[in-house]
Amino acid sequence: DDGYRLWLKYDLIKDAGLRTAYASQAGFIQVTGRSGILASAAGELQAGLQGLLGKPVPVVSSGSKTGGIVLTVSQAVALPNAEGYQLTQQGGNVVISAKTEAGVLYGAFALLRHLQTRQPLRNLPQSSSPKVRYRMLNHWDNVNGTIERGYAGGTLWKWYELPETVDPRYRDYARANASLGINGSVLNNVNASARFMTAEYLQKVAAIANVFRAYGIRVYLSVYFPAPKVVGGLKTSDPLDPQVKAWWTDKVAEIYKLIPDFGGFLVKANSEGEPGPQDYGRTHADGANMLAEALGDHDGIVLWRSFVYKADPKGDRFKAAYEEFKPLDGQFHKKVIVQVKNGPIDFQVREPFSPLFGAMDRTPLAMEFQITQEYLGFATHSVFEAPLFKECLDSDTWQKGKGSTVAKVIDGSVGNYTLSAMAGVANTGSDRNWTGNPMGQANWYAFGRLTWDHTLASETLAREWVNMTLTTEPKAAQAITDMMLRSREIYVDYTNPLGLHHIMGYGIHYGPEPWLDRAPRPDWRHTYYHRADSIGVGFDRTASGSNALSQYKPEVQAQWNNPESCPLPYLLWFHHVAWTKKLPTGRTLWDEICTRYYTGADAVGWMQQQWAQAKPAIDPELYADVAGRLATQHREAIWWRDACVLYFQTFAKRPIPAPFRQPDRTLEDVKRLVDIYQMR
Ligand code: BDP
Repeated sequence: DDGYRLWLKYDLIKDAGLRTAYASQAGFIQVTGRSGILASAAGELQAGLQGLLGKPVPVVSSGSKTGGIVLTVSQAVALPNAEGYQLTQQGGNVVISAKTEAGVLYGAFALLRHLQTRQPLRNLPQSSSPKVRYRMLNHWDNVNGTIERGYAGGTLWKWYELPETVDPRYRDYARANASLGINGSVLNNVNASARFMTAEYLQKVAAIANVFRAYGIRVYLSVYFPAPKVVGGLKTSDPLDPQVKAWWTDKVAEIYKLIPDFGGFLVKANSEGEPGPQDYGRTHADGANMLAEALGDHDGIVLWRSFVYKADPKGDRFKAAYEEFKPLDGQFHKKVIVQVKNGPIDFQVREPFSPLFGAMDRTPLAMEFQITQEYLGFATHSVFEAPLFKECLDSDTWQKGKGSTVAKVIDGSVGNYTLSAMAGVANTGSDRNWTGNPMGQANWYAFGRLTWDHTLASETLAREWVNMTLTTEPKAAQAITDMMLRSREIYVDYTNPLGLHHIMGYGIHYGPEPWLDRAPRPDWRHTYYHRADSIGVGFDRTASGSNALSQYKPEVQAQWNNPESCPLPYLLWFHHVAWTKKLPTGRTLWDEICTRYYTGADAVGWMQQQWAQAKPAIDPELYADVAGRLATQHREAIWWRDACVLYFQTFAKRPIPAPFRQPDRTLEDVKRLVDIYQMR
């Protein structure tokens, strides 16, 4: 098994009794109309059922037979969202109904998932509606075929061959996403090339959109803000300039002619050197609103990113997005959603939720998670991200009182918005198995399912994925599920325990480099983030420090303000704590840090054992692939551990607590390892 089929494996169900039970309800698939999305739904069901049941399942257009599956689009379906579906038993048939064809497709995938996870038919999933309207992947893919922060090969989009050659893989990509409920895909990097606004490239984009359409997926493009100058030959790209506005209006018309269901624009502006409206003395709102107006009556939106921070030697990067965006709250056009990264810094292994989620009362906010493991060990380390996503989604912002969780802010229920969006920076690439590490597929899966229903538990997501992708054998499935559920905390422990952050290899963001104290900008130095000294370690973000905490509602501040009661996972995010300070665990901070690094690294050994336990139930090729990566992960966890304890020991000046042993290499030895990674 080369992993290409992802979780859409429709291998024969071995349990003959179960197969017969399912088959009694799968005599045929009845669907009226064989075009577009309905045809995809029928086709997917047919392929799925035939594979799982090992018998032909005809698709019919009418009939009054029983014992089959009927697909219907009906306005009578009473669900909050047009993309929701209902699964009912009616007149001897299983009926999948929805207000839209897309809803029927999602229902078809839900039924297949039900069978793939071996659920009894009498417990059919009844009905389900997506909680979020725009459920998207963001690809950081470049025209030259590379992917920024991509670890699974090159881009899936073959720009040089398009539009004439359409890779069949685009369809499989769309199937996989539709099976999760994802309905949008931003094809190009947020550090965008202007080329995507040329007539030539729009043709290529349209060819991809033509494939995605049958799976309910709309394409979006990242915008290079100066496109009017670069592509249009104008003298300026000032968003308030009439010629610039006209250029964008014309561009939008051109796009919709080619791609009638185009989704809209994603914009990174005035961030990390990218140009933007501020270059012309305008605000983020001016830029976003100009694009929104250019979209006119077309059914498209603008996703404007809040990931901005300036080189400010005295400031705290934590505060930057809030400082720039909070004053603009209420100024955005109704087609604009501000897209906010889950945390205030940058996709670290753990971050408190971004304070913007509690602060923008008058602006719809989109969640931006990173599925690709930029800071989580690339495609080498196995880290199941659902617990990370959930930790953020379930955090209470107190925006409108208790219960205003991040999830409810972004699904629009707190602010009463119909615009709601969740985006994940994709971990897909041209590798045959899509994600490099087969375990990375689970992160794509979990993210997608959460865009549909953010109340799903990490455990449910892990179990579903394991059952659908690796094995339904209960013991093996349990061993892998347990491994996945602990993997993120283990990764935190051997890399950034207790709220340490941003101490990874410079630029590459791989491996440990806490000692980095030289970089073009202060907030790119790692000593800036951990602030270790002879007294202690951690970033004081209370009123006595940067006061970033003041960006949260008082109830949230109260949870984190006091170093005595601040939960340990967030401790060093908000406090500079003495090495000798006794923690609730009974250990001093120094001893606790060491304990985390050592037990975390050891726990990768435990992960290897869990994986080994599952071996008899897993395809050998997949087994070996993950086993190899886990071995590397173990070696590198020890690298992280040694680097960090040796480095912090130069400040703490204390011994490694028993039963752990002083590493048998020196700080200089481990520093050299990082040099190798950075070597040209
Ligand atoms: C950082 C990445 C960088 C991205 C940037 C962004 O290191 O490659 O361009 O985020 O999100 O995490 O714009």
